Amino acid sequence: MHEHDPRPRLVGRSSSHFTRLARLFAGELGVACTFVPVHDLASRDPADYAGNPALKLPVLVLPEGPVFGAENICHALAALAPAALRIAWTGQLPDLRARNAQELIWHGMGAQVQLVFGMQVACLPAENLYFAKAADGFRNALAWLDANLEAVLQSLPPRDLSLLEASLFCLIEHVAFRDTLPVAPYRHLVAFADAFRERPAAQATAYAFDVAMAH
Ligand SMILES: N[C@@H](CCC(=O)N[C@@H](CS)C(=O)NCC(=O)O)C(=O)O
Repeated sequence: MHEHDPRPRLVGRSSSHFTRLARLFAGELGVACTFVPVHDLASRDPADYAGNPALKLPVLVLPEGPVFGAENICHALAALAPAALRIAWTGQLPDLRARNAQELIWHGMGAQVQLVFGMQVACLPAENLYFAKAADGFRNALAWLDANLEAVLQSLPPRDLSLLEASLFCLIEHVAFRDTLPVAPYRHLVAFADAFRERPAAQATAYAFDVAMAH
């Protein structure tokens, strides 16, 4: 089905924040990809994850092979981009505060996966310490990000796009989309997301649940 399509294939889910980060970068960079949804997160067959042995998505499939993981994919997309944008990558974060912010964003994204996969997909009990502690750590991380956001944003180098802002946007919107917890108390995070949402690539990648097509 995809053999004759020259575009890179992005295998993921429209409801996934890691996938959205990759799609956001593709949109900002002007790299056209074919999107291939993964319908069954319970699958334990690497073939359903474009060969990712970790059974994780997103995966970008290039002629030279698959690219595993959102950050890796963003770099691969930047290398394919027709126009060079100024991108602030993790390596360009200027100080400890900004690097800690990125760590807490990745942590929050991982915690979302833990909470959603554990409670909603695997139907495990929410009151288990495993989820209760994850939810505490997640709330604490969001509070830290909210308190430090202004200083972090001011410290970033001149840029068209940064991995930090794009990943933070995907995280905040995902918390609201999945209704994990109320986002309104995190006023700085909400204001940041409201502004970032104006970008066409953000508008074009709004979260949704993929619907399996009958063949
Ligand atoms: N380190 C990976 C993490 C990706 C990840 O956790 N993806 C989620 C979807 S948002 C997933 O594959 N969930 C299925 C599972 O955890 O079994 C990345 O950066 O892309």
